[in-house]
Amino acid sequence: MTSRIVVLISGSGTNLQAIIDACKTEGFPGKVVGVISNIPTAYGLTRAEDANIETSILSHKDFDSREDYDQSLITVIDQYKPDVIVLAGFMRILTPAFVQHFQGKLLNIHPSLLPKYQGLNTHQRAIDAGDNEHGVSVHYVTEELDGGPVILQAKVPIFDGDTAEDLASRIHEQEHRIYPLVVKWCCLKRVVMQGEKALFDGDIIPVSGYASEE
Ligand code: NHR
Ligand code: GAR
Repeated sequence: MTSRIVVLISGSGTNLQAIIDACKTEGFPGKVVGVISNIPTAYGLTRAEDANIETSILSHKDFDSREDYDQSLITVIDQYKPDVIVLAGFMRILTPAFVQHFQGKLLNIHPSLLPKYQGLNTHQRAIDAGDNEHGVSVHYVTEELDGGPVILQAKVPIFDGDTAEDLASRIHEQEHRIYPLVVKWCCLKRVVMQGEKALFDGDIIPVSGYASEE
């Protein structure tokens, strides 16, 4: 059975593109059935249209409260009957009611080696801290911002003189490798969330993600 994937974006959508491309490969166990953006001008919407995927724009500016916005988002997403919901550069914090409604189906990619640098502006914070490595984490979304169980991480080096832009592009390359892989595992139900843990083939995934050395 092919899993139904809905992708939420706010921006350029290069991760969306990586997932769309992966879905085109022979035997991939999922397909993107809808793309939703809170930003009307997000370039990712054009990527979706080019791939003949249905798009919706739901601007948070048209709502008085986060609760109202998320209720509408739930209604739009439910119409797609998704198995997996992918946040790919989606920049709005989601309410507990939203997260509970889709518990265990929501994935996010966050540009840091979680639990380090939750929140925004992660590349500059890693540089300012004098770190010599940085990275990216795919995790389940829970009520705790960037606090849900990690599934997979990729590391990149930080070199002397790196700017936040240098790091962002180094990280993007890794994002485009690991996100489609995790989406595939979730479509196949090889990765599932049980309680507050992520499991891979029935085994608990360590804090730093699958195949970590912990
Ligand atoms: N929602 C929940 N409940 N849990 C998570 O783990 C979430 C989430 C929503 C988004 C992505 C996240 C990231 O990877 C994400 C994870 C936006 C903000 C933020 O502060 C923080 C973290 C993330 C995404 N957003 C501002 C807000 O007021 C708006 C910022 C803007 O519009 O530029 O929502 O980093
Ligand atoms: C990605 O680098 C992702 O890790 C980051 O936004 C970028 C989206 O790129 N996510 C966040 O910062 C979430 N707060 P894309 O639109 O090209 O996929």
